Amino acid sequence: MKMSFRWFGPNDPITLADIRQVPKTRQIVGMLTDIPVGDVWPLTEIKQLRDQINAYGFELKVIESVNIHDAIKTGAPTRDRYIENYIQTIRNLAKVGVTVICYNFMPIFDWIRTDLNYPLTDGSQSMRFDLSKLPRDPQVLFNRIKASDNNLMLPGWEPERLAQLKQLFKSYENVSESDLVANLKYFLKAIIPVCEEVGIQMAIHPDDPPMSLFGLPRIYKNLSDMKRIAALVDSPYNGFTICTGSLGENTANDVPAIIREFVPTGRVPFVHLRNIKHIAPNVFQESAHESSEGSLDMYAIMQALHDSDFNGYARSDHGRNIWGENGRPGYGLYDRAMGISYLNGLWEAIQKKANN
Ligand code: CS2
Ligand code: MN
Repeated sequence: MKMSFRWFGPNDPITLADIRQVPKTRQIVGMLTDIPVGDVWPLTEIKQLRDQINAYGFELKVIESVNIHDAIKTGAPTRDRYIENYIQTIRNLAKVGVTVICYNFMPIFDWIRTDLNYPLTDGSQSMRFDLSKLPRDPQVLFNRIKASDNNLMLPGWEPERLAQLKQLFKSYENVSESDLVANLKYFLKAIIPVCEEVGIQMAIHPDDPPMSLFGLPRIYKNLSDMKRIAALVDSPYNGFTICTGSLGENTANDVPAIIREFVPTGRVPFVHLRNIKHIAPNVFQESAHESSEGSLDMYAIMQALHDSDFNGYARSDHGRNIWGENGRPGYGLYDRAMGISYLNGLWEAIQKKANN
């Protein structure tokens, strides 16, 4: 398991110098933040990013995310142009040694919470989802999120794109779940041969939360969805991100079992390790990583990864905002770093026990 840390580039309040002090973390999960969705990521900018990261002794092997234009997800006539751009981005990323691209196929919203800064009883703040607090009008949610995101661009919530929410929703009006699957297949059929050629594994991220909201279709919610996606293009390059938090938000998902089934197929180059706490049906909040603080058994999850010989990239996922840090929701330094130390501790114990 290669531990990594997500970094949002030079505008991230967290610096590479900070991250270098997190033990046993030698990988940066990076992205270019200033490229509009659908445009080609220019090689010069990717090289710059790689050089910045290398200068601090980190590797850049994983990109999260290269987001997918809605024309591809809706199957609009313009999609081929955006797929061509995506292929060029894949080629450019391969040139600097990237081997994994995390992406998602969620319509319009990348992830949804009803609170970004929910106060926990210990004085920290975390993200929370409460279905009963979800406004009927998605515009109201978007405005609420914008008002509380600390002016940091949240991943997947590009303001220029979401400014046209009404039109975006209209473009999904006739897109059913099976249409969305067919559009993913069309996309994968076009890009996977290139991925095979240049050695980049695609790793789709689960829908978060794993349920349909605002009537939008959702296609990566559970194990059977994973099987359906794996079969669309039968190649190890058509891979998955297993996000324990996103999948674990549905109590019916047995996350260690999903790991045990899928990691051995070689289709999982990347995992997001995060705990969540179920408060009531359709209400959950993001807790500290420790098993005791949430509803997921992180020890069982790490054991499942170990037993499946997981050798890919991992990162701690969303953390709380603690110790007065006013960070990007989910992406402060302190709680994610503590999460890494805890996960590294579990891993060391599991490894040593296995080697005894
Ligand atoms: C991330 C997602 O912060 C998060 O919720 O897990 O934004 C993730 O980066 C994308 O869904 C992957 O495309
Ligand atoms: Mn995740």
